Amino acid sequence: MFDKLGERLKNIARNLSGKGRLSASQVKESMRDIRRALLEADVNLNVAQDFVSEVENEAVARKIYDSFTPAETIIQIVGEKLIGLIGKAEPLVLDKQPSSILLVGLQGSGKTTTAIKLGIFLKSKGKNPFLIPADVKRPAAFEQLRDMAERENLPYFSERLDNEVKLCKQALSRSVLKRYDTLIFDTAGRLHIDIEMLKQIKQIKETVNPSEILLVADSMTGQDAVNIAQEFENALGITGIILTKMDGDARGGAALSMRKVTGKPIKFIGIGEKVDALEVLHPERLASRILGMGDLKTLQEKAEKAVEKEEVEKFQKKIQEGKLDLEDFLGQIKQLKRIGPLDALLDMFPGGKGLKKMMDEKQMVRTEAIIQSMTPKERQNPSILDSSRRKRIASGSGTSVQDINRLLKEFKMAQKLLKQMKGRGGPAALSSFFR
Ligand SMILES: Nc1nc2c(ncn2[C@@H]2O[C@H](COP(=O)(O)OP(=O)(O)OP(=O)(O)O)[C@@H](O)[C@H]2O)c(=O)[nH]1
Ligand SMILES: [Mg+2]
Repeated sequence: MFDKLGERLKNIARNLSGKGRLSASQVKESMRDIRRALLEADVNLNVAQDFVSEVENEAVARKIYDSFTPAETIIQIVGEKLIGLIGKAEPLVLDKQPSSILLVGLQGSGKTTTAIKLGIFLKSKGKNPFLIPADVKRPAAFEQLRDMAERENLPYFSERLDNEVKLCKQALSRSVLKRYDTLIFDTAGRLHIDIEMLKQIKQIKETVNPSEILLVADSMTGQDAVNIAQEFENALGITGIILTKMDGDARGGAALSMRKVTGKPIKFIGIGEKVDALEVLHPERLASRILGMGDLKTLQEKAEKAVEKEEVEKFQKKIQEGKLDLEDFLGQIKQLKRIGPLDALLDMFPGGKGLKKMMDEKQMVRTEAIIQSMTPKERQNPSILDSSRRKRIASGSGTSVQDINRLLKEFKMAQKLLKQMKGRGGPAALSSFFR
């Protein structure tokens, strides 16, 4: 997904780069190109228009005409606006005892699959979910949910009733008895939105008083997706969206328009047919996927928020003076670990994989042991670590000389990486991806 859009946006940046200062008409032209790229990706017309004018305003506000790196600035703004468009990741609201989640959506959008995926997700978070097949009309609906739930060892409501309201009521009382804390209702889908379907779901809504009504929307739907979402929103008042089939080769416009048009957050994305293919939405990750690069700027902003300001300054000074030593390094890895969902963050910058490995819990313990076995002098100046010192440290820390060599190599790489992040800043660093 997003391959084409990403390609187009990169081309726009490539055309601009190396141009030095931009004329008003060059900026206008690139805005037109961005707009066209979005429309071709099936982004909703109004959304695309607003997007471009926001980018343009921001470009002017940031004095793009005087800038020496206008292409980088524009792409940076596009990246930020994309993140804004996708919207913040908002967690599930589970505020009742038990809490109910209603999954609604058109036929084949992925409700049943998502019900199972959600069940697995919630279980992994320590919840005790209960699946309810609330589609009593389609003959095979019950069997599909049952088979998948049994395979995944998830409890489900197995009684067969021909009235969904009755069924939901009984499922509710069963859940109290069995102490299930999160109920997932898989409702019936139709090819098109029709009054009968909405009436049914409304009745279920009144019966179970759900904490969440999540629209399960197929991201392959194209331009029509936002209209469908709007109709569900108007009729039911949805609380969030799950976009399925994000692994497909659709153009991705639905994913980019949904939040803006409905005002409702995208909470999860489905990225495959397998039951573990559900991800919490990461707006930054998605945006960098579209632009096809590691977004150093976001990384930096996030990092700076999490780490105490004073420490950041101290650290920056050391980097600038080229005085980063192993002691700081250990502290820094520990702080990086605190920042948040590191996987997503580290994927955002080139060379992040190496650091990710180092932040593995076991690896950290080893790293700490090695560094603690060094003398202060060695920590400040690792270049004095000859083979006899390395041997001593290895036996002192219960590791091997290879472990120490690896640590020093990774330390060097991290030093380089951190220097790049600081020295070249966001825009300049981004520019290297377009050459
Ligand atoms: N590639 C991919 N396929 C998916 C994803 N989610 C669901 N599917 C597939 O989409 C098809 C329809 O999924 P279902 O879960 O049966 O859809 P539904 O909304 O319950 O359909 P009805 O009950 O008929 O309304 C199945 O073949 C799923 O395997 C996804 O994230 N990626
Ligand atoms: Mg189904």
